[in-house]
Amino acid sequence: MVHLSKGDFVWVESSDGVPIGAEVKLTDTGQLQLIDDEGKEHKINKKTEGTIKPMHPTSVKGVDDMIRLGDLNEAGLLRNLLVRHKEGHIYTYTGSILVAVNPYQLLPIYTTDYVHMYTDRRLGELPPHVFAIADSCFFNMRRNRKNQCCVISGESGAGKTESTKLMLQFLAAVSGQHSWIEQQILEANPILEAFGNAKTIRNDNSSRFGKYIDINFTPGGAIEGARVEQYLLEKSRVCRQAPEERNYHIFYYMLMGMQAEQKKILSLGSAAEYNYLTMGNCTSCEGRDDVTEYAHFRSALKILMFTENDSWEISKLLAAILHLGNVKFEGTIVNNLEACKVNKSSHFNMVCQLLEVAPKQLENSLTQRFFTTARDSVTKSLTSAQAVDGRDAFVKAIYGRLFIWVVDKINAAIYKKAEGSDEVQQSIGLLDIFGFENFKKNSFEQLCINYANEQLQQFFVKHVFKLEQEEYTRENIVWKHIDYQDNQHTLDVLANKPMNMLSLIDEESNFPKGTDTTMLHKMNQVHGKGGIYIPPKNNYETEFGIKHFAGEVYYDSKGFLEKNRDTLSTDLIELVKTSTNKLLKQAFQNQLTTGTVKSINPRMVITTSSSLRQTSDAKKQVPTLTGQFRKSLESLMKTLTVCQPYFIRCIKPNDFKKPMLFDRELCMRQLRYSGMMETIRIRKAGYPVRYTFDEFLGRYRVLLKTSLCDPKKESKEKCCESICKTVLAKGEDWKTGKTKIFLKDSHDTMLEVERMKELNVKALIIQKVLKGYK
Ligand code: AD9
Ligand code: MG
Repeated sequence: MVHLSKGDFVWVESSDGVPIGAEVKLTDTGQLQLIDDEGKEHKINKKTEGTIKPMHPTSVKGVDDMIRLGDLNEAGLLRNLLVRHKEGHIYTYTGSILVAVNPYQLLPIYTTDYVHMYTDRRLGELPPHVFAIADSCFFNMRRNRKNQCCVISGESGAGKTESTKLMLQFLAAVSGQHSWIEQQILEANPILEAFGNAKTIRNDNSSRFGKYIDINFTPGGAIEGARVEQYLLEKSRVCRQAPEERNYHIFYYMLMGMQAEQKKILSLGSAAEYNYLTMGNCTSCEGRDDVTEYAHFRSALKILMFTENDSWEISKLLAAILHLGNVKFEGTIVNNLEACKVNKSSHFNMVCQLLEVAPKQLENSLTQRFFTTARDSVTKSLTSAQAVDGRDAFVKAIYGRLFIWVVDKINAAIYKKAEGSDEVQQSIGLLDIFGFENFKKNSFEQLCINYANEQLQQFFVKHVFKLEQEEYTRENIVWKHIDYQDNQHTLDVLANKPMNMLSLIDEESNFPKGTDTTMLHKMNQVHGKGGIYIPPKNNYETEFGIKHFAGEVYYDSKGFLEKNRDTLSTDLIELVKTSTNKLLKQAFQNQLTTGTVKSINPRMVITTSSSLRQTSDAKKQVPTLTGQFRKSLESLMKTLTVCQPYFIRCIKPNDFKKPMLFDRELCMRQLRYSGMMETIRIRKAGYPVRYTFDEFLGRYRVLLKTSLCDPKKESKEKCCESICKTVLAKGEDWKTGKTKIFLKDSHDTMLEVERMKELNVKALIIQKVLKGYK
């Protein structure tokens, strides 16, 4: 039984299973009462007395770095974030890992003053901040001569993209040039977001593609250039949106912001008039001003060297897409077979005009399929439903390729290869991908997104838990193993084992007779009993589940193969060839030359409908979407592996996009699946900073007191130890391994601060000596 008095803080039981903090108060009548963090009263009686636990002082006010928490349990961790969130402190460290809780409001902590404040300060010297992580990346890149990366993770709406922008803002500022290239890198974002972000129910500015921005620096630390890598844009959104969701921002920007005369030339009206913009029954987004955004987008285009003409050509393609969406087909019967024809309309005419193709040819390629069999060539009429599918596939291809063209063009402006110089460029990479998603209805896109998140989680697990503990064993550091949730098994089932899920999807996609149902059967057969894959309840259900690290997600298998095949009929490709629209041709051509092309080669004829799928060159397999995505993710993982990584864990505090609202259960779930509890344990017990004796001496020799340890007589190991003994306070926990010295994040900071002081003193002495000579 805890003795309670006014003003005490304690832990009490809560309905969600995780104890909640409570303060002891006095009622008007002088009785003791317990009011918890959410304002609820808890009774103090015989039944509850035993469950009340004292609170460690560190949990009362909260701490900057969670490894300093006295109550090292879920309740302590959760309350720490809650208390800080309430006070507007959205950032908290776990060693050098930053936890960022989305504030859902503009905080005055990103000004130039803050940039200056955080510049060239060691981690932990100032309150936690995303700028401190950026500064640390910058510092370590130069100190260790090693490329850095920052992996920013969290679920949809947690704040990854905003954090990435803030990191960029900081790096652009400290690189110190205030030059054109920095501005260009910053202004690439509004363009990328216009084309690749959209309002979803989770996030008003949801990234529907992944991106890795690699920023290159000169040896002097000035930004030299950057390169954007993009991953798997969600193309289906261009044709279809879920309720309350929008198409990509760019369409609304254009319709709201474009000058009337230009709109007239493109025959554009308002968003409500277009099928492609109204599926989600939502054409505006509260808090987003499409007119202003359009102006910003246009000025960004200029900064990134898009000409007026480029910009106009882009508008033409976007307008063509909107008009195509309004083209209707009418079913007919030809030779006793179902067929269809285009309902001629002003929309159809505009499409022809904007894509610069002949009306007859457009109509034919939309309503018929021409293909060759072993013996002869055949023209098959499409039903109106097939024609709609074909039209949508065309639109997705145009938009997808336009997006890649835009990214290439941005890279052409900002990517500067170090020419003629032997100096190795140093870089900092920022990874901002689409966050984990679990909607009411999930499809192929969510599977790809969640697979990418599994990969990133594994990268984190590997770096923070596996490699670190392996190194302790190798270096003979006495160590009590810390258990952690490893998602390797899920990844194996998804993508590594023989007959893994993604390869089964691919196999069925490449199999002419494969359907979503045959795919599902195979998955049931191979993975039905493995415990990761959850088969449908019965033969009629099309939904299967996967136990992801972040929770179970159910996917509707309908449409999987078609989305994965991601192909376009040769008829439409031939149509593009006849077009005189330069941008259209370039966008398609681009892919042809970069080798990521599918189905453009007429010998690899693939139609959008599985029943019509034909390949005349059976040996050549067309890369599928998952195939390409896996490849690019693997290459990303390789890049990340050779960098020194930083991690930012973004947390979404509530589902309502509201400030000052902290949903305990929602946050607890995110903290659990991201492995935060174990992360704190390992960071508290472990030594995340490690130097070989040589590296250590190379940097901190200035701190060696030769009176205590003579480097001429003593081993390197002894010299390192001597430095640690003098600089780090008694009782500090650092270790000497076989070849390395093992330190805590805070030790690294202390050593750097002392080193700077020492160097400054030396510089001052030299200055004085030099003055004396004058
Ligand atoms: V998704 O996986 O792309 O759907 P993100 O990228 O994790 O997601 P995003 O960065 O877009 O989320 O943040 C969502 C919204 O939260 C932003 O549009 C802002 O309104 C809000 N946000 C996030 N971080 C901050 C911040 N540091 N300050 C203020 C923020 N608002
Ligand atoms: Mg985002």
